Amino acid sequence: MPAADRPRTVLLTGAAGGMGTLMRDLLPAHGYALRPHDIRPVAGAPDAFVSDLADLGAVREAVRGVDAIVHLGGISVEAPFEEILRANIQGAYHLYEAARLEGIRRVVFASSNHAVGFTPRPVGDAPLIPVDTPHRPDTLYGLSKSFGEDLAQFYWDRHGVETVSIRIGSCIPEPTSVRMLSVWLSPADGARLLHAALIAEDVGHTVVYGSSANTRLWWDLAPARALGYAPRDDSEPYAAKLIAAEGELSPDNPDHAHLGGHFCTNPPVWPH
Ligand code: 15L
Repeated sequence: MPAADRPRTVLLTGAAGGMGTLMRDLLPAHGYALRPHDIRPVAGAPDAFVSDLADLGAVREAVRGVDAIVHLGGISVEAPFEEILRANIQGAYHLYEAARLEGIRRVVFASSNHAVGFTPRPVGDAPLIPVDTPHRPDTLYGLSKSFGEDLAQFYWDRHGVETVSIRIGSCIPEPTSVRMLSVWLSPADGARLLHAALIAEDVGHTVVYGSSANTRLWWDLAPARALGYAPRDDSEPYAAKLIAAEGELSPDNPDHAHLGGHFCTNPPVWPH
């Protein structure tokens, strides 16, 4: 995208959350003026928009005048259906309605690997998991991310709002489990990927996986690279310590059978 057309003012929902906090630090260096949004006050951002995604009027106010939206907001682990419905399903719908009504043309949607969490993890020489693998949500949370991807497709087909849906792995400063060696997205690569998703041209609705260039990668990063994403990090330096503590992934451990890991067996619940 020509520099003059690139988005500059970006609404960042979920700005008080784990990834939101990391991205508030890292995205401005890519040229963005962020407008933070969350349901809770955002530490260090007294000017943040604080409102509930269940309130369409407030979401419209939050999106008004921005060039693009990065939607990290909502519940990020398992929760009762009523809570997922309000924060993630109705919340995402309101976000897209607000974008349509306010003329915002680009959304980057934080989908999750848990939209396809029951996909068996590749073992040995098995091919990487492609982005067009069928949805196999591992939780109500994952189901809400499958819905979000369909919502994004609908708003592109029906209303011309473009989206990059990123099936994010684990975006935290360091991997903390052997599974995360495969699905880790370093915060710096997370910011690189969001930036690529914000400035790539003609994305329509594009689904990509979001992880670093991990040696033990499970999924195909080619669609993300096609947007211009060039990951620089790899979890491998953390491998020896994590494997010494936990052992290698085992075919006998049900927590190791699928992409979603323990979300398939014993998901963490909200609030956590
Ligand atoms: C997610 O989608 C969650 O939001 C995050 O809390 C992590 O648990 C991550 O997936 C993961 O798969 O590790």
